[in-house]
Amino acid sequence: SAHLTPLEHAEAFAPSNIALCKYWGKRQDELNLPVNSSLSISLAHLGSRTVIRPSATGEDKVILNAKVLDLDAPFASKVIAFVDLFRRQQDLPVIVDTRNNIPTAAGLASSASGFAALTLALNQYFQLQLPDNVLSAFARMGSGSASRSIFSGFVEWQMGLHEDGMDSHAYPLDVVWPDFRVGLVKVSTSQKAVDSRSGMKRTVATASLYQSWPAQAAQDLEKLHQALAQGDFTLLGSTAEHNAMSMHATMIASWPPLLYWQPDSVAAMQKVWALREAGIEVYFTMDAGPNLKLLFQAKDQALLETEFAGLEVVAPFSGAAARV
Ligand code: 2P0
Repeated sequence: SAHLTPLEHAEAFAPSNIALCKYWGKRQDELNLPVNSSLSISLAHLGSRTVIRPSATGEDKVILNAKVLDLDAPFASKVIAFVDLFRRQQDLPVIVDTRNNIPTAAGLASSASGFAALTLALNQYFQLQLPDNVLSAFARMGSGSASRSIFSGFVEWQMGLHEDGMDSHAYPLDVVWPDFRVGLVKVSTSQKAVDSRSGMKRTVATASLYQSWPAQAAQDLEKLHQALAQGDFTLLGSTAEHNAMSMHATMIASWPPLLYWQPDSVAAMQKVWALREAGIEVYFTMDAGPNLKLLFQAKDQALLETEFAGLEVVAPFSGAAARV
């Protein structure tokens, strides 16, 4: 690995993303190679900003939301192992400073935007000028969903076929949907859930229901493509909700069971279903946690903000998604 001179300062932003067709299960653990392809929407200005500077002390330093982390802490050691992919070990010590502007109340994971921002910042710092698909494949090695956070708008992560993973990367879909909205519903911040990495491992190993997942995901991906091509919101929303419920079915069918829902999660689902009965086009998706993410159109925003107190609304296609 021949390095050019590192810069004095590199800085990058990457958005968080919400999957409409979920990534759940790996065919290879070390490289984060997925069992199925997935499709997401990036959350514009919500995400992570990462700064990299040379470290004068000769020691690496990891700062998260203005707090210096112990280098043995799980997040810090993951970050340093990831930086080592781009340099000779111990070589060129760095300060990695990451800030998330994701409202903690929204209960969104930050590993996707975090590893994507880190990848973009490292590419700048070492002046590598890697193409987007290679950046996405690198980000994937930090966290699978980070492959999608390299891009804005609707994004597909193709699972790829090769063992080295270089064809397992995301790419942006050529769709602009100005009226599309994502609403973050905070159900609960309590109770540490099983993290996605061990959760999907457990599902693959113990849920016989998981055998039906790859076919379901492939079918849903096809429906989402159709919905995006036709601007069919009903098909988009219903497919995303069905996909999320199917993923949760495989989680629940694991042993010991993985139930990420809280009573208030179910109450919020029932509220969404009641609103649909009343003619409001709103759907939800959920990840490895108790919070709901609503999918709706601009015309229903005011009503939904009244129905769901504290709803954080993101317009994925409004304004320029920052990419410093
Ligand atoms: C997704 N999730 O598609 C799915 C839905 C959670 C549920 O991607 O082990 O943090 O680092 O590759 O990317 C979260 O999993 O897992 C995730 P690793 P990651 O958004």
